Amino acid sequence: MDSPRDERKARIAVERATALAELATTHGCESGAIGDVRWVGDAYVAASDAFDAATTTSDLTSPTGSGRPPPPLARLPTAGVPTGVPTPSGRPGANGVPTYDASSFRAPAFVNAHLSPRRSPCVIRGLMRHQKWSAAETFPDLEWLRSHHGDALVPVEIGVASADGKRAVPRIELTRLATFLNDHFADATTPRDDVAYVSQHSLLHQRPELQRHFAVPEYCVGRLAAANAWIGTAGTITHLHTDAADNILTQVAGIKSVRLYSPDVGEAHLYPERRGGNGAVNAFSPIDPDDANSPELLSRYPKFGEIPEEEIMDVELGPDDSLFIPKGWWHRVVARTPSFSLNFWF
Ligand SMILES: O=C(O)CCC(=O)C(=O)O
Repeated sequence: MDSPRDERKARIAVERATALAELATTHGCESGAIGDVRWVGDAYVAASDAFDAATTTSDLTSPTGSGRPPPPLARLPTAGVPTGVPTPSGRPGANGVPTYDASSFRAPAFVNAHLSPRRSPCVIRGLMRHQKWSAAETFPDLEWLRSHHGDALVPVEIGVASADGKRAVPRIELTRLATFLNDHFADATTPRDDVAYVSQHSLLHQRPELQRHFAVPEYCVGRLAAANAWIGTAGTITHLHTDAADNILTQVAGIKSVRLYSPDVGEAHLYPERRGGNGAVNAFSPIDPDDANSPELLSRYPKFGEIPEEEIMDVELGPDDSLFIPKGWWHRVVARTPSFSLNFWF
């Protein structure tokens, strides 16, 4: 950047881009807009133009964004539970979720047992292996991701919102995928305090080349409303909510804990709030199940403490596990390790 005028222009462009990213992220979160899907594309094209205008040549050509050599990146965990991974807190669920192996559990059996006439969740193990997704190799390889798609513009949520919506995600940064990876995944052995999440992002539409690394699961029975990427550090939390579409959530790498409640339990015990722009179809709960033993939480939300144990479902999703989350079912998702998930709304 040559002159103070250029600098000012660049600053304004970045501010505009960040505002657009926030807008896009807010809209992107409105997953219930199925049938009236608002892709984030336009906002991103505008944001990307503004961002490019504000970035120096070296930012654009160097995956570190600074001309420095890129740091080595850790590979995301694709097997077992790495040591030191904290176990979930709060009251454990008592109700197991039926679990199947993808090689012997085909779409008709899935439909008959879990989709129609009544919806219920299930875990399907080995989908990526069974469908021979190359994503199983490429997506956890963050150096591959950086070298092929490092210049993609992504919104990064820094920090965690509160369940009651009173504290929004502290910061949303619009940045290059390479910068996000360099800043948060450079050294897996050094624990970092900051939680960072590229959450529910339309990366697969932004970068259609990525689509050849996976297939839409057969359990979506030929329908697809949206597919998203979720790339984050350990500690990301997606608070209790419902979506208006059926969902296959596939864990490509890393481990996530998912708490599930049925729509009936949600209605009776989770104090549903229809906040946000798409309140007609999405519901959120102000409750963080990790606070289940907090007297303050229980005095404010007494019915939460009255959920029968057998109505609480907990699932640990590891690499190559997929979870069917039926529409209207409540779910809360916590990443126990750095993680890469895809989800398919259908
Ligand atoms: O993985 C997450 O953090 C949230 C996933 C989710 O809420 C979804 O797929 O609907």
